[in-house]
Amino acid sequence: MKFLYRYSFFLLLSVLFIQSSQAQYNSLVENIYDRERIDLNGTWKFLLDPMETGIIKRKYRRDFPADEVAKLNEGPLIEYEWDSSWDIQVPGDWNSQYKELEWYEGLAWYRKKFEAKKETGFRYFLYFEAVNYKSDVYLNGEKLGMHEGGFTPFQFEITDKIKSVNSLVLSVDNKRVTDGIPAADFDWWNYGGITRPVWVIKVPNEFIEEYTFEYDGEKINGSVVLNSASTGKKKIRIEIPELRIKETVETDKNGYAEFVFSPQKITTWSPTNPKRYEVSVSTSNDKVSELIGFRTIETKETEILLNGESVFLRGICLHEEAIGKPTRTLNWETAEELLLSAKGMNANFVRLAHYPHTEKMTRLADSLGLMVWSEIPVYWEDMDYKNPKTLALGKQMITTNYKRDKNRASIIIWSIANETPITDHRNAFLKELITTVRENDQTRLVSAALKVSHDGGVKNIDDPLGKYLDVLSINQYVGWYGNDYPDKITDVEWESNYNKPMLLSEFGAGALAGNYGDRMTRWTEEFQAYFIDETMKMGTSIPFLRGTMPWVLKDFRTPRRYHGAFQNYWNRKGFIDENGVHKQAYDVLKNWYIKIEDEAN
Ligand code: GCB
Repeated sequence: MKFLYRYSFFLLLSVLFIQSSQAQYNSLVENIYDRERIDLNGTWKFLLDPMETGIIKRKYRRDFPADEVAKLNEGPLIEYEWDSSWDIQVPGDWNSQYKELEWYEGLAWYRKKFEAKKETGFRYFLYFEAVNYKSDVYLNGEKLGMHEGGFTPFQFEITDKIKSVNSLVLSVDNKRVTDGIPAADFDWWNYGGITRPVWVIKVPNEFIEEYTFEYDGEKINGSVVLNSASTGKKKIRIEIPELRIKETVETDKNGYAEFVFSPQKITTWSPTNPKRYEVSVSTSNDKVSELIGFRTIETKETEILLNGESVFLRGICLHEEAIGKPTRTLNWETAEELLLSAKGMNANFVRLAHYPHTEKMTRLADSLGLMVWSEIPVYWEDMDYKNPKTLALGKQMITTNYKRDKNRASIIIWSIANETPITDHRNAFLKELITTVRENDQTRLVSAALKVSHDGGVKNIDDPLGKYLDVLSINQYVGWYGNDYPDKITDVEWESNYNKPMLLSEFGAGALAGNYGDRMTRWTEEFQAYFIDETMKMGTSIPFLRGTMPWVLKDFRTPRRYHGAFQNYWNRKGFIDENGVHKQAYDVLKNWYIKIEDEAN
């Protein structure tokens, strides 16, 4: 954290190199849910623009997105109008709102008019929790900047631009791009639009911009950043009443302070007791509070230690897609429904695949007692690993994800990639991402989902990246892809070049809920249940295995699953179907997880 703060200027420069008008990713208002906010969610106006008329420079161009500007410069606009355009709900992907947009990938425009009472003594930030994938943002006809990346928040300060009546316009483009993260090939639905909430956040002129609380097993170590127009030492009050901590710290002249507290007795956060403490940070005119848990996570040879004790991660992977009508946009209830399905299997861990999920998810994981793997969508072969722009984007994503969620006790693993090819460019790319994660955070583990071949035999974990990771995570589909059936799974043997813990970060087989048959027939529930059982059995013979997280909690939509009878553009490896109905595999895994927990006690 300290490192990040000290070097934020250089980070900023490297981002300015990508695009001078990029969103201010480098700063994010901390803990937005405890801030005064103008709610910009609800009904917006929506224009589809497959011809990209709004951005193509033509002689008679009508620059319609920044309509106030266009009207001033070019006279009236005839062949478009906002007021009669379609309505769209924000937050919400467009795919689930209009049948004709279910498969749409391209450009669209959004507009929201809103009123604000601007008060002196305050600053205003326009905050997007996520927009997929690329966006240009205009307020009152003036461009604020652009943002790339569909799963992380971004903000613009609008203190000088906000008026009593405002017109907010943005382009949203979810075309798949080869230099993006993810690149063009991925196995989930490319939901487009303003998929998470939008707010104007109001803070005092001098405000608490950021704070970090970390626990090392004895002490609480932390830092706080005050954002202020004036330099000079300032006082900040930090309180954790239940731990009898009430301290005042003094910042340096740039508004930065560090602190160390040694509470007498602390109840650590864990899945069995997800204890959190009320923490508040305040100055004479600003205050933010939230619940924060304290725990340690580390590895020792092939063990993972939570609060100093060996733990087995009884996990499940999940996508951010609601049970019921498929949509990327989750509210508190639909997010909780997914996590409760995981808990129903006696899981203590979730892999939030393959991108940062909504902040609701990690906050709920904190309160429900689920450990979390949080990852960025560096995914598969076709990423542009040579491209410095893509690398800068990856660093930005990982840093923003850290900044948003750094005070979540539930997160124990940052993952930097999924199933990437072993090449020199990829190695260099991922090594840089690992460095970025470790500069941000020395209190969590770093991993990446690596791959092995789909056929049986002896699997050797020898990916050179293993040297730099804390935990080796392997996706393996012996018995589904490749030539083998589930009866061969337990023949597989494992070796590792590294004395580190291993996770089975994916394994799974497709089954259509309600399709019954014998256990050697693909797409039946019996086949899937047998596959899961055999893979779990295989796991018992791997001495360095410290967790399993099969693929995947719920059937999910994806355009690359073509089997007409069983898939119809759904990945059917879910333990529950799209409506939450349990397949047989759900209870098979649950029984394993009950047994593993019992044996550990
Ligand atoms: C994988 C990927 C995951 C896919 C899954 C599958 O290895 O990591 O994104 O959805 O396999 O179903 O093939």
